[in-house]
Amino acid sequence: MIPENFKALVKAPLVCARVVAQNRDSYQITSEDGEVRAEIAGVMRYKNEETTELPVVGDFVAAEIFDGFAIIKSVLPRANLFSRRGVFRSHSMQPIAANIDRLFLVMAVNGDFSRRRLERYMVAATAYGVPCAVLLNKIDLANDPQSFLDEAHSISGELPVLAVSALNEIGLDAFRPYMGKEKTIAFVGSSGVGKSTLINRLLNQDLHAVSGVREKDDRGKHTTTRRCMVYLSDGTAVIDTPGMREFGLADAGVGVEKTFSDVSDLANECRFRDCKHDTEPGCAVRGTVDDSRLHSWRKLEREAAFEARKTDRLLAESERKKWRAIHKEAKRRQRY
Ligand SMILES: Nc1nc2c(ncn2[C@@H]2O[C@H](COP(=O)(O)OP(=O)(O)OP(=O)(O)O)[C@@H](O)[C@H]2O)c(=O)[nH]1
Ligand SMILES: [Mg+2]
Ligand SMILES: [Zn+2]
Repeated sequence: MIPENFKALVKAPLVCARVVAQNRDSYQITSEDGEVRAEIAGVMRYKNEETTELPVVGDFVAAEIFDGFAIIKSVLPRANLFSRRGVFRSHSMQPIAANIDRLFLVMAVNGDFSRRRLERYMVAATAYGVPCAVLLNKIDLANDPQSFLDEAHSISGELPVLAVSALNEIGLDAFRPYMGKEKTIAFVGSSGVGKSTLINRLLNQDLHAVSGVREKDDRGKHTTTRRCMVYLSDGTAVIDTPGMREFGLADAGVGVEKTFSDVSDLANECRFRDCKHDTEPGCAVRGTVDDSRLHSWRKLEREAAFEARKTDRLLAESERKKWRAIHKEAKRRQRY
């Protein structure tokens, strides 16, 4: 359950464990000895200013395990971390899950399907080094499933697109390549797209609560309220997440570049290096790349650049504050 390479990083008496759920002030972790409730060591609380340094579902941690209770001492290095910028455009990053082998961006093929949202998720996953795939659920509801597949493929590029019906258990074999011992898969998407239903089907058991969607707009009821991980019988770790209302990007410039590789590749041929493919003369992109795709690119590129500037500014600010405090302290000491 815990890969050898992670175990090797932890020395006794500490134990290597994996975070399977996050509560408000505590965690559930699982190790060879089973699942226990855990809290983070006090020093971690004070040392880590960034929320991304604290444990998150999917993390491997070094923990001290007592009788039915544990203290998390440190988070082991991550393969990746999928996160979003906090709601209301705050600066802080909200980590969602770590160490993911395949992240499924779930869309239902009804009123939920949104090209823009899919592009956003893809940009984020790519920016944070999380391999992803598009998962179209509820194909039993679509009159013309192929049109959704075509649209998804036009966005996903090289990334796989799966079309399934969790309810009718259609197409679930497509998950096989992503499953197995020591594999971790995760599901993200809006509320009501069927993430928990899918996981229940993979588990072959109704473990996660599910509930219906509003008829007028296919929106879900935010049934899942915390991130959690379960293990399938073949050893696959599966992470369920609560439906997301909005998805803020941060430092996602690379994600935009890679997700829109058609634009980035052609942009090398534009006359100006910083061409926005708008009205510039000698543009190689405009007219070749679809207008609506170019529109998406422009918006995301602008947003990523804005967020990157904001991050830089906030970093500079905190750096200035830190040095001001250091100088003040130095002066105080000189005085005495
Ligand atoms: N027709 C149809 N309905 C589905 C399918 N999969 C899920 N549903 C229904 O969609 C509704 C929402 O499913 P959930 O699994 O709770 O959705 P969720 O994505 O986990 O939602 P949150 O936990 O709120 O984020 C339920 O009524 C499911 O029965 C499907 O393939 N086809
Ligand atoms: Mg759910
Ligand atoms: Zn151009």
